[in-house]
Amino acid sequence: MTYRIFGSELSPFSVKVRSYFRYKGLPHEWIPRSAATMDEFRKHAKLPLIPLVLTPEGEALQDSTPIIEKLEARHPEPRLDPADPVLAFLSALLEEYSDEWGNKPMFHYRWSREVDEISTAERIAAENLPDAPDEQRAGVVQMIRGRMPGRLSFVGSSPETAAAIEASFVREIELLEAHLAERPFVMGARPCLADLGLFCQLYESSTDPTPGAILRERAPRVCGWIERMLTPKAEGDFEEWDALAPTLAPLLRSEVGELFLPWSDANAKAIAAGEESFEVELKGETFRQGVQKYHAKSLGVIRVKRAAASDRSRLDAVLEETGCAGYLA
Ligand SMILES: N[C@@H](CCC(=O)N[C@@H](CS)C(=O)NCC(=O)O)C(=O)O
Repeated sequence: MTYRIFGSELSPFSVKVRSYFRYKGLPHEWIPRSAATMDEFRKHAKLPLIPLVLTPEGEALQDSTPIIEKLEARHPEPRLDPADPVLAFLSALLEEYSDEWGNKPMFHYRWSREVDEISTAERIAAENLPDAPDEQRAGVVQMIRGRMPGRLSFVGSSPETAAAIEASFVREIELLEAHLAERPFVMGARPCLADLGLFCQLYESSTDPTPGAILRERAPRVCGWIERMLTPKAEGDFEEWDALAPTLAPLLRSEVGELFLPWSDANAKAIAAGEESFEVELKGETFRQGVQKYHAKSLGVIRVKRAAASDRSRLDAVLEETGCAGYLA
């Protein structure tokens, strides 16, 4: 009764799902994407995206958030998210922020500077062709380097937006550094969906030369938490919102309420209006990029989760206080 995960060490969403399996103690086989496993991957995958999970019954699952939700329903113990509906929603919101915005600095740093581009392309080539002769691997490195920087615009990275994206990375890790000074995981002494979503992008950055150096210099506790999240284990209980708020509310306000949600809302409005690109004021500066279709869908999903949450008055007070409420209506 073993699950199979087709993924890559270089893919944040794959590593996120792998850590979930490890935390839950679910039997699984990790299958690194490579030339040797490509045919089997293609046979099952509906979309050319990793991770792909095959259940013991042979069902193919894609998209990390629905994968985790489906597995939570099948294997409810130990429960991933806090029982408190306010914390459970905030956990989902932080995951959404990191999946959709946190991925920008990860991808931007990876393919913007030569040093990171070479390092990443070498590692992808090594994973893909573990036994290939140097010459063949060098050809693959060149192919990857020729292709990936051209995809920076897909996540909104451009010379014009680079400074805003890099500043958001530094703020995120410094806010997390302060928060993790008091606890091993984002919501207390056990990991939740927010940890999985936040850590996986930062794990990838920690392995890349430029953002890895920034993390080690500015956020040593975040580095320790990234290590813990590779094989997460519960060490105790979740905390209450009042205990988390002094350092978690600033992260929600600064990076979700003032940055991610206004961006995601503007993106969704541009798609609804049939536009190809949009601009939005973020922290006093104009941010311009092409629309990102997937994000409008996941914004819709998180709005539905908010509408369905119990204990709305307590949740709404937190969302108001952190500047998130208006974007989630
Ligand atoms: N929303 C999806 C995103 C998956 C995704 O973007 N996967 C990337 C790697 S992290 C991918 O497969 N890109 C195409 C490729 O690498 O060939 C999820 O959460 O699983």
